[in-house]
Amino acid sequence: MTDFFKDVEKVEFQPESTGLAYRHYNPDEMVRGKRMEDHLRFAVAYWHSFAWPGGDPFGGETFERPWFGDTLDLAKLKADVAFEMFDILGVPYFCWHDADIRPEGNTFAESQKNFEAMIDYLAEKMSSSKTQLLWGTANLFSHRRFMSGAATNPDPDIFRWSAAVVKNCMDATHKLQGENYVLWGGREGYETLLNTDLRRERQHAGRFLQMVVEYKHKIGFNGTILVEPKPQEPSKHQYDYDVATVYGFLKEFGLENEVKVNIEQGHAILAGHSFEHELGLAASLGVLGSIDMNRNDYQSGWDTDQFPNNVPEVALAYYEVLKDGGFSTGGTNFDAKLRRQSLDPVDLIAGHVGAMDVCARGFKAAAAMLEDGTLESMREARYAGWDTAAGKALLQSDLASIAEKVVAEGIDPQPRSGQQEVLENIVNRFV
Ligand code: XUL
Ligand code: CO
Repeated sequence: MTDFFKDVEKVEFQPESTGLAYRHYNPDEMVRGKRMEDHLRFAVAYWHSFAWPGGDPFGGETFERPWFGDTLDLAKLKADVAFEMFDILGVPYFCWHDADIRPEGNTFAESQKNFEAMIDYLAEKMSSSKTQLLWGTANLFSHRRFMSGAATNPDPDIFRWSAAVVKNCMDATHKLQGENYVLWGGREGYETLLNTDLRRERQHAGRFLQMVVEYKHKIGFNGTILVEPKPQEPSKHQYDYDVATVYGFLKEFGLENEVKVNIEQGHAILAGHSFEHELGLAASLGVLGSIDMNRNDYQSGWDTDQFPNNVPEVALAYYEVLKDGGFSTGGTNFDAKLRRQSLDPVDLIAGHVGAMDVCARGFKAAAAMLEDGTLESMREARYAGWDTAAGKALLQSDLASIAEKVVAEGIDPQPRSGQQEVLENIVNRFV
């Protein structure tokens, strides 16, 4: 035991509590025939909670955690504290980048050795913990070698380096029985067209992803490969802008049945979409995999990665997830960091407890909206014309015959209300 969380008790479901307790998240509560824990599949992000020092563009480290530093002993201390927090929260999952869990070595081989040592250490910790791995991923964006991209770097040696890192991260994810492997295209984009061969870079990114899928099959990894879209930041133009862009990319490289998306609320907002738009679109394309449930500040216009705190927003998001049949290998990852003034160990717990409660409230509201059925029956009624024999035949027809019948039948279609306010009032009964 470390003494980092020394005064913090295990968080329990205590609906009447005014202290640090779950008042809405009851893991065992049955919702639509399944335990809430098994629906929501919460995960803690190792990087923001344990590796991020609290910097912003104007100031550096604020957190001064006792495990900061580049040695294996400190990396193990970090893992000890992380698993103590997982236990306090009772979360079923966590997620990592290679760089979050191991000290950086002086050579590739040294970093690999550190990484493998830490994967063994995590395996040992996981064997006596409830908390398992939702996904692993590679950090191909922090080190200066990646400043011009990883798979899309003009230098083939960086492509090689990145491919080797991803191979090791996939091996480790497989070893820890992770349920997914994520690729966020950190610096897969560009700053200026004046120095960028757009066609070549996209081809390289596509081939890289094909290699990932080939390797998944080669090692028999049964988890899902997920791409996480983001429109800008760090690169000015990112190749994985949003769900629609990623889907087009997957189609282009023949990967649409192999890869799904991990959708982050904050990234959806940066792309000028709502979270539910991105989720609904991914579901309609059959590629909704997992979510990063962290919000942006609508005022600041950058990726602030805050814990969720808006129940109606979360409800509309889970409504799309539930309509899609819920998560299979995916889950709800909090890719969220504390504000840099939130120095106390207990702030880390409070951030996650609040987020899990907000999600539970939103999720229950979503389930109740679906159960009630009014929204879905009103949506179906809106399209009912397409379910008639004539409606179905229409899409098999052609412009000329359609035009002929429009005249012959003298049709006179009348506009009908979209009923947005009525629908929003229905939602407000549940949130
Ligand atoms: C960055 C981001 C990443 C990915 C994993 O905005 O969301 O943390 O989730 O690399
Ligand atoms: Co993310």
